[in-house]
Amino acid sequence: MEFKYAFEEIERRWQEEWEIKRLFRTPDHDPRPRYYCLEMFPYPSGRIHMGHVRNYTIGDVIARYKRMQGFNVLHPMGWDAFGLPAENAAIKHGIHPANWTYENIDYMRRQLKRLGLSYDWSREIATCDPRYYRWEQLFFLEMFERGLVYRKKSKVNWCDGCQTVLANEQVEDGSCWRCGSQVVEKELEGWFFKITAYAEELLKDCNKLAGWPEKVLTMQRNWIGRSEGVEIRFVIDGLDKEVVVFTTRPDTIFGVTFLSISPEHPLALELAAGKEGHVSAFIERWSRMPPKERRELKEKDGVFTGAFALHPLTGERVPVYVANFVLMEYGTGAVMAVPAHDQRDFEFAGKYGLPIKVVIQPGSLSLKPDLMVEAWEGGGRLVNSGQFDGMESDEAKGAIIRHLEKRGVGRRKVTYRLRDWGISRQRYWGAPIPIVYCERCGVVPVPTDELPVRLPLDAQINPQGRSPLAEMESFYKTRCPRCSGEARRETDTMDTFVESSWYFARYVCPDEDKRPLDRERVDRWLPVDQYIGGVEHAILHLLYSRFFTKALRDLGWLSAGEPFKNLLTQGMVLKEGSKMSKSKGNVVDPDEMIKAYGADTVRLFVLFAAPPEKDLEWSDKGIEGSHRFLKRLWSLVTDNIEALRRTKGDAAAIRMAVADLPQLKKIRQKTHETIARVTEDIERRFHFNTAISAVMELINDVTAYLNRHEADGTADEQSWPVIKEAVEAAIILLSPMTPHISDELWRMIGHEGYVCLESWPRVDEAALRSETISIVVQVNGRLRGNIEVHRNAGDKAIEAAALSDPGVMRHIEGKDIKKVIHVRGRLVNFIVG
Ligand code: ANZ
Ligand code: ZN
Repeated sequence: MEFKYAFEEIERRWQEEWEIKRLFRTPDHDPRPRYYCLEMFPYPSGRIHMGHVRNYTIGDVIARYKRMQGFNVLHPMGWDAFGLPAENAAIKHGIHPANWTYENIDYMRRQLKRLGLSYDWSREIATCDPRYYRWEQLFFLEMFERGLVYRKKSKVNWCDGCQTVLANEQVEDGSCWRCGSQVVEKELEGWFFKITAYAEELLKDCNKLAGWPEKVLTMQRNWIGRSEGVEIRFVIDGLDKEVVVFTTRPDTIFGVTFLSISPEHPLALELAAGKEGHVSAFIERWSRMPPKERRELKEKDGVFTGAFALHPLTGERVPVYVANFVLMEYGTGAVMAVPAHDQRDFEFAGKYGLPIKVVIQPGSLSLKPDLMVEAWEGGGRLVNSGQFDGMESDEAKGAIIRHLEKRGVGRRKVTYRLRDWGISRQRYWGAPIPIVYCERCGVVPVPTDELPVRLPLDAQINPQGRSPLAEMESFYKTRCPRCSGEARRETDTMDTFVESSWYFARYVCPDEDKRPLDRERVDRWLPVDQYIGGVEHAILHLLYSRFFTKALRDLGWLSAGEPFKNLLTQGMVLKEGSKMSKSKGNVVDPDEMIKAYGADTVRLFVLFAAPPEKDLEWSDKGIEGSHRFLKRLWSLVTDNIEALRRTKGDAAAIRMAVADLPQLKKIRQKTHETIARVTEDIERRFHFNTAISAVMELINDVTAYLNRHEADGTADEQSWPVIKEAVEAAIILLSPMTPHISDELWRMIGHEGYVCLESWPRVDEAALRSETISIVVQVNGRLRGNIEVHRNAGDKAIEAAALSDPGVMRHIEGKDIKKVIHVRGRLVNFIVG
């Protein structure tokens, strides 16, 4: 009988059966240890792409593997469903964002199901559902109450393309992370999450995340950007004013020859005594520059204010400059300039002829201001620094800070680069911010029993991109919850990164309708054991989620301090060396591939082509090869189906077979080596590619054995228990990666259950050890033979076996053996004469 590998029919049938039998539902009460495996949920853009396929296949293999290892695995999926593309599509195609989004979700869910991913679909969530975002509004109000949410007018990053504000994390190289438009600066009022309140903890806890890639942790640490330093007050000569600077190098304080302040510094104009014209012209010019250009300024530029500051330790008068490289957003917006030891100050001093004073001498070198071509920014021994002369930089830092504090002109200060997270978006398709503005009462939170503030679905989408909410009376016109007077609702919506900052907790209790989270269940499941997603979120989403977890912990909603215990960042999917993308026209459509080869082949290919952290180059040849391998596995089973079915693979039969036939012993050894290798490759580093090649080797060995012995008629009943063990191992080991064909073959060879519910196979250590060893035989130091002996054979038996080797015999015949050199387990050398 011929069996064709009819993958389409097979895959559909198993997907249906898994679903009907609810195999991947996760019970809350279960004695098994828990394992929460999560992939970053997708934005429902319309169709899944190969990046999704890769991400979700990797997650699925881990989930299935852990299930077989005896864990109660939670593996949910949902939709990051708010966001701009829905609005843009609405403008372009005249379809409402809600319809567009839900249609996309339906389509993409079908696509994901065709991949055979083992999700518990009963936990599915879509963040645009009021049953989800109502709880986010509640969190907003609770955070507002605690001062973790506040409103301020500030300079924000504005994207004209998207017609909305962007958070700092969403600006990449001065451009919008989403549409690439150049970001401009705008003064706007908006809402902020006080992520800076957690700066220290977010930084410190990076050290606890041993299961995260080091490069992601480094990016987070740099983004938070902690600097330990000191704020120092400089009094302005003749004015009742002072400038406070922030420095991380108090050891250089005696080298200060001028001060630089930001063009945005509140004192910039006030200090300009008699030089207002120059200063204001400079500031004018600077403020008209787009922020991107400002960030990329190469030329240090500035203007003298006319004012002098008094050095707090020497009393010297130093000029105060406005300088284009001093940022108002960092530190105090003012810098004590030390041209000898700071490169920017060095260049600035060179340009404006300001003095350079060396106060740090590095090692043996002796710096001379006139001969310096650049600043010496390292440490060294202090000179020209009064009582601190001779100290090392590090020691001097502490001593000078203490000295400044004692004199009341300085105080220790830790500064962070991290800024608060601006979450107001001037767009429609997002969660409404639950706030009301009343002329009498001011900013009033919406009472929690009135949540959710629903996003009205009857809005007319504005073709210019402006939010229709601001023009929708039925939405914004309301009564003040406090005084019942007329009031106006907040018409901004929340950044969609807010939704993705806590969805992993909601999956644990998606049915909860009285409160956002059921603490008992959340504490049982969080933190996520394994999170998998693209490295492009190394800062954005991962930092926000870490912040939100800590904030929710402090609000009493959960206990975990971190959301994700282990993080796997998968590489990109490339075609001809560049990232697959619609704009480049180099996308390979997953659906087409599934149609042509089946989901198992697609899954196998993305796992086999590269280890998960590395980029994966798409290859038509590669996918053909994966398909061919599955067909070979298929034939191996179906060609021998009678023998495989009839064979009982009991341990006694296996033991007898391997005792009699050394070739079978080799097969069995290979089987268990493969189990060991696959387990280790998955367990240690998720290196599915090497795991798969191990199984391929096993299949090759078995096929070769059968071919050989079928030809000479020795593939008899006795060998089948061992062959069956090997074939079964291959099916089980492959099942997390190619689940459909595995379940199919498993049934075919006579099992009743599901291979995906089988226990992961155990290595039989005894099988790994070979019973025979091979020994080199020499005569007078020259290689004359190779013998196989039992590993426990005695010296005499080995030497006798060596002497009876035909090659050895020929060289010894008729001669006297003078000496035998025997290296145990390795070599026998007969010295003859
Ligand atoms: C004096 C000094 C001497 C400095 C020296 C450096 C070297 P990090 O480590 O990144 O925190 N700075 C302070 N505020 C600034 C601002 N708003 N815009 C631009 N630069 C600013 O950097 C801290 C150092 O950056 C501070 O230490 C200050 O220059 C400068 F040999 O003060 B330093
Ligand atoms: Zn944009």
